[in-house]
Amino acid sequence: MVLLAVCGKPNVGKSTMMAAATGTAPQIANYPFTTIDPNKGVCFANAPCPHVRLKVVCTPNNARCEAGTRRVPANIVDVAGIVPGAHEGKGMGNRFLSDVAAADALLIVVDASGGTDDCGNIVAFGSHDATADVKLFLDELDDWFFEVVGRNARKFKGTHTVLEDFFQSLAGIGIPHAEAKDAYARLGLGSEPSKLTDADVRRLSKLLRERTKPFLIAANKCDSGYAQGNIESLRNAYPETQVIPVFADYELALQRAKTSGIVEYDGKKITLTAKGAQNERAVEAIKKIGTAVAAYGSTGVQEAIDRAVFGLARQVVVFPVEDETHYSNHFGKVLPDAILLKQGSTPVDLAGAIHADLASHFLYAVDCEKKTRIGKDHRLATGEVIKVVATK
Ligand SMILES: Nc1nc2c(ncn2[C@@H]2O[C@H](COP(=O)(O)OP(=O)(O)OP(=O)(O)O)[C@@H](O)[C@H]2O)c(=O)[nH]1
Ligand SMILES: [Mg+2]
Repeated sequence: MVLLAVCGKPNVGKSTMMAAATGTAPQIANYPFTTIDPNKGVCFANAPCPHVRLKVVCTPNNARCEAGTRRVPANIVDVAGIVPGAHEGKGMGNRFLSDVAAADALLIVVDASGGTDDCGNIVAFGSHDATADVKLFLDELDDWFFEVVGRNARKFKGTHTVLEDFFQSLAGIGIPHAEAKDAYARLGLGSEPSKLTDADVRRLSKLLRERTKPFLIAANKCDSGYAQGNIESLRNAYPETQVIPVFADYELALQRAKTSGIVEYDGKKITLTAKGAQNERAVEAIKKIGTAVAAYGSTGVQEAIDRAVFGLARQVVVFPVEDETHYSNHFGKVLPDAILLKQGSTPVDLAGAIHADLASHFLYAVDCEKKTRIGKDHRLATGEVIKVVATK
C-alpha cells in the first residue's frame, strides 16, 4: 500500500497533522523532539464512490462511504523532526532516513507562523522564515542521498554487469532499479560507478531524490497572522511545488468536536449542533475556527493527503468485485473494497493486491460497468469496477 511521510523540522505540527489525518492521538507538545519513534498509521484519501453513477447501494468493507465519497486507506508515517546535520546523526539523526526512504510521497510540514527556529525552539512569531524550513529539510535529504549513492558507487569497479549491481544497491534508499538506471543514463555517467566524481554523485543523487521523493509543502499554523506572508514566500521560492495552507490544530479540534457531538463537520462545512449551541465556549471557539478556515476554504489536511496520494504518489482507486452484475463480492457486499494502485497498474497488479494466488492464476478481467473483457495489459483507471477471473 502507498506510504506517505509527514516530515520536517521539530515542533512544526507534524504529529498534530498526523493525528488529524488518522484520527489517532500521538504525543503532541510545544517542544522539539516530542516524536522520537515514528508513529505509523492509516489515513484516508477521498475518491468518488461508483455507487452514485451505478445507482446501487454500497456496503463498504475497507473504505467507508460518506455521502458518495469513499475514504480509501493509505499508510502514513509521522517522521521524527529533522535538524541541520541530521544526516550525520544530529538530533534524532538517521532515524528519519529509513522512514523517508520507504515513502512514496512526502508532506513537508513547515511553521507558517514563523515562530520556531531551525531546531524547533520557540522564537517570536514571524521572526523565522518558513522557506528556510523547506530548504533545511531538502538539504538534509540531498546530503544523505549524496552520501549513500557515493558510498555505494565506490564499491562498484569495472564492467557493465557491475553497473546493474550498483543500480540494485540503491534499493535500500527506496530507489527502484529502473529509476536508477534511467537517471544514470540520462546524465551520461560512463560505465564505472567507482570513477564518479563528487560532482557527478551530487547530480545523480539529486536527480534520484527529485524523482523518487515527490513532495508538497504543508504550510501549518495558518491561524497565525504571519501565515499569509510566509505562504507567499513559500510559493515564490518553490513555484513548482504545491503549497497547501494547513490548520492542523483546528482540524484536530473540529474532529474532536464532531466526536463529542458539538458540530457536524464533513471536512468543509462546519455546523454547530443543538448540543454545541448550548455551550458558550464551544460557540466562541467554533466561530473563531470557522472564520479562520473559511478564508482558505478548508483546514488543508484532507487536501494535502488527496494531493499526495493521487498527485505525487500517482495512485488510482479501483473497486474489485466478484459478481459483475451486482458489483458485489461472494458475501453479497456491494462495492466492498476500494484499492489504491500506482497509475499504470494492470488487472494482474490488482489481482496481486488481492491475493498472490489470484495473480498467478490470472486469466482475464471484466470491466463490470461496460460489461467487457479486459486483458493483462489494460491500464486501470480511477473508479473502475473490476472482476478478476482466474483459473481456480
Ligand atoms: N498555532 C498552531 N499551533 C499548532 C498547530 N498545529 C500544531 N501546533 C502546535 O505546535 C506544537 C508542536 O506540535 P507537534 O504536533 O507536537 O509538532 P511535531 O512537528 O510533531 O514536533 P516534534 O515531534 O517535536 O518534531 C504543539 O504545541 C501544537 O499544539 C496549528 O495549526 N496552529
Ligand atoms: Mg511529533
